[in-house]
Amino acid sequence: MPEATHVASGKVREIYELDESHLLLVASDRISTFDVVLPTEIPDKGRVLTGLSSFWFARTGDIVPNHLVAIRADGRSTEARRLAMLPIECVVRGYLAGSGWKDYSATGEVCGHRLPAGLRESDQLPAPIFTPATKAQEGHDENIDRARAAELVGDEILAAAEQLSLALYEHAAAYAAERGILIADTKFELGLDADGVLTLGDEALTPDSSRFWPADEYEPGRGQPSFDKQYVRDYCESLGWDKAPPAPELPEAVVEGTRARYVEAFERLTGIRFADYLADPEVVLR
Ligand code: Q0Z
Repeated sequence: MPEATHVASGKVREIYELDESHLLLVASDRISTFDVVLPTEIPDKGRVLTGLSSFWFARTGDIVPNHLVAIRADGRSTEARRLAMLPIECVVRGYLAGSGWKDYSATGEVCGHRLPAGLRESDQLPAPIFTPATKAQEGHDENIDRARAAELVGDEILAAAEQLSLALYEHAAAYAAERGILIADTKFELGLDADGVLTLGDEALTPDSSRFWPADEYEPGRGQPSFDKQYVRDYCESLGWDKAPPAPELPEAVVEGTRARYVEAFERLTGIRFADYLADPEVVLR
């Protein structure tokens, strides 16, 4: 891509610079599980995530402005305004899972939020909580309390980031639940635009930035199946893989089953046929 300079790689995405104030985000078809990128791609996964994220950006502009400028015709690349990203991840949890469940089990608290006694793994919380984390370059993000987050971004920005993150989560979780998908938790990346306005960046409310659970299989007291990655996890577990790289190749049936789950998530949440997105990605913005 001669018109753009590569600036950063994520596990499954790339960022290029288009000009001094615009970036191109490209979502690949790579998939990771147990924190390792697999050698096998899931066809169209990057398009599904780009379409979903863009769908949410278009529908949450009245809650918070966002970086999205355009979706390219390939369906996997978006042009975005460059932001000065906050050095924290804005995590919202509506259910007790992952590190939230771990921390609660050990201390009765998650990131300084004292929770009622007796909650089970995967229980819905009395109300969603904002649990910021620091961005790790390598390895896992680290949960931090409010005081540490305020040291990193200042009190005023932290309060605004918390309020916007909770409002985004509440909107999306209610909408998704009506369509059979529970959003257990999610991570937002906020930044300041050229005018200093707090703005939503990165990807938002995708299965890669959130835990999506199938509502019809929800059963607290155990870990929940992942809406999108469960076939991949089950297959990897069935091999007895030790979760150290390199990861195993996926058989065709696992690839196809997983692709179908991504497409199902897209169609349920957007109400748009995925084929219509492929024909014209900007359908998700209308
Ligand atoms: C997002 C990331 C990815 C690797 C930087 N609008 C923006 N302005 C400034 N920075 C970013 C954004 Cl989205 C930004 N990331 C996360 C995304 C590959 C890392 F696609 N890093």
